[in-house]
Amino acid sequence: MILYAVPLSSYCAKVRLCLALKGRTIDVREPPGGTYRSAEYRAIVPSGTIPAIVDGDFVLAESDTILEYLEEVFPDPQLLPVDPKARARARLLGRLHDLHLEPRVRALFADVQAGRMAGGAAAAIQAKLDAIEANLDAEGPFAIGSRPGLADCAYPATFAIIEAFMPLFDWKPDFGRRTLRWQAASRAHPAFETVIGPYRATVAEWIRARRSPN
Ligand SMILES: N[C@@H](CCC(=O)N[C@@H](CS)C(=O)NCC(=O)O)C(=O)O
Repeated sequence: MILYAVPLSSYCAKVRLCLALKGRTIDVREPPGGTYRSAEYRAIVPSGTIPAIVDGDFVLAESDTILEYLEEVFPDPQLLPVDPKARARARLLGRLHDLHLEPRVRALFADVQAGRMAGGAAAAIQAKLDAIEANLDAEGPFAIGSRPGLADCAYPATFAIIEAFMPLFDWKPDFGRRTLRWQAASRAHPAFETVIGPYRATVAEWIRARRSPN
């Protein structure tokens, strides 16, 4: 199986985290033509989005769909809960990330050069963080219970971006008690750090390059 990925993409980090939790090493490649915008990449992945996996003659894009596929082809360890309500909560947290939090965090990349957040951005992100906090497991420390699962895969990269932007924008988001506990548990998990350690360095380098005068 091949995973097409680029280093700065938080969605690629999400798939890599899932693979790390499953203890799977697959062939990770950068898109041909040097970018996911290339004609060569689009010839393989018609949607032109990254991440994507190729499993034989099967091509699959969209990180959430990829995670569910990995869960089915590599069922051990199981990363979705058994209980239907817990499974639904796991999927809800995935959507709260992809549809609500991440697009607002992604918009901040445009503000890096100026070093100032667009008006209203901090409040809008805070509302998303509060919604996520409200949906985290009461016991924790992970999103849904004591072990990491699919619901935990998207957030560490996005939190790494937020943490990198905090000093830059003099920004102090209010992470709730469950979120702080979750972040600490994720940081302490070896599978997460193998992916997120290098990811933090990539984000820091991107910011440095964008902020440098030349
Ligand atoms: N919904 C997609 C989002 C991934 C995404 O936004 N990837 C960016 C690169 S970081 C991309 O492919 N952009 C090209 C496009 O959206 O056309 C997923 O979950 O995989």
